Amino acid sequence: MSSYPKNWFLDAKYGLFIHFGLYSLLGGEYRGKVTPFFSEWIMNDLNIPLSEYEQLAAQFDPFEFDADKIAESALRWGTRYLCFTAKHHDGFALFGSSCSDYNSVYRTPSRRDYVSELAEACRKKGIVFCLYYSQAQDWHHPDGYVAYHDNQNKNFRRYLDEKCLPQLTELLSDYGPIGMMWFDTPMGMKAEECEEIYQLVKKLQPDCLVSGRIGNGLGDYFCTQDNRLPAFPLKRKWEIPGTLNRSFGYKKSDTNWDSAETVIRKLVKIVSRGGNYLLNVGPDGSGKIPQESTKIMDEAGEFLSENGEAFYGAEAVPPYVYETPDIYFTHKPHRLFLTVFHPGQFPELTVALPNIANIPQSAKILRGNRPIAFNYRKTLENDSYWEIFLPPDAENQMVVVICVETQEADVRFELLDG
Ligand code: H79
Repeated sequence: MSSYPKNWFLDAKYGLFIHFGLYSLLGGEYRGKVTPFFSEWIMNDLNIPLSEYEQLAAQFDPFEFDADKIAESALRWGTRYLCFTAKHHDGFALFGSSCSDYNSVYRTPSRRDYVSELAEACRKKGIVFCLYYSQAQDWHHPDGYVAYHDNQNKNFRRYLDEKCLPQLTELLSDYGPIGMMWFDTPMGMKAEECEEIYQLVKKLQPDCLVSGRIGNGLGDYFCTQDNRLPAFPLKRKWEIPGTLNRSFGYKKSDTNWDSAETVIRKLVKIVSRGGNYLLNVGPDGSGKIPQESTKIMDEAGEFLSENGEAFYGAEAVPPYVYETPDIYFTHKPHRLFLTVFHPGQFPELTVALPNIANIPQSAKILRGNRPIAFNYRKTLENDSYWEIFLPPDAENQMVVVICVETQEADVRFELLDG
């Protein structure tokens, strides 16, 4: 099976998460009640009986769900991988599974296999295709875990054998190369059970990455808490799953949107700390991605189309202690990129950075490849610093990215200690 480039995860930096399922139909509301947290948790949080929730399948016919359009958007937004909820905690599969008929092909009027549609669309567009699979929680199978409920009398082994392992086998056998399997909320799973899932993935697709949330410290990279940016450098590859508002699944009342500027800021911080940003959109019950999401993602995508060089394939930067809150660094060998927000705030449009020992050789604004003036100085105390002079038209811009070529391959932030 042809696969993805070995380093795709580290190079990609930015992925598109898609939460889509029966909950998308409800948009976070059921019988006049708004669910307090994530819309994909509505069955659990509003105590909707399974017999009622299951009936949503009969209404599931998302005529606006267009995999090619989604893949096209993913590219326009600058995301390089796409992770789709094959099965969330509610247990409903978005693919034609033969081990449980609780799935979109058997139980819905659409009779569609959304995993297959997206796999094909991503393949055509060169996007790495990944799948979310809730390995421990399953609110449909009688022996799947249910968070915050008593799971003691469950025969979890039976759930693994009847549903989890067979469905994973289907997903990793029938849908082409999968870039990663994104597991979540292992809860009380034993190390041997997590190991068994890990080994199954590797047996079927040796290059498929396994997310950090497989449980028990297994997994090929570290996954932070949802929306939680680590404050210290990490040794391992890592990824942060994030949302544009609060909920992952579509939620009508959730209008707490990040601005494009916030998204760009988060992306820059994540990349400068060596991580990946897996950013979510939640299509509504008709399969349409909310307009607000599209607008924000478009704007961030436009920024990336002009400044992507500073992000894709970039490496972590050591902490810069006296960093101003509006300047972030990203790095590639011999190149230090500075993302400067609201450059108009800096007097005389001059960015002064103390304690960078690298010797700059050239500087340019990435957008339009325009050379700019710079100085490398030592203070009378022998402490080095940079000055970078921005062009007058930077005055009113929201953000500019500067690329400074340096003599040395690595970054040398050095403090005066004499
Ligand atoms: O798929 C998304 C979330 O549904 C999932 N992870 C991301 C990627 C996730 N599953 N569990 N959690 C996140 C932890 C959150 C638990 C809570 Fe709750 C859900 C806290 C608030 C809502 C349920 C309701 C438990 C307490 C209240």
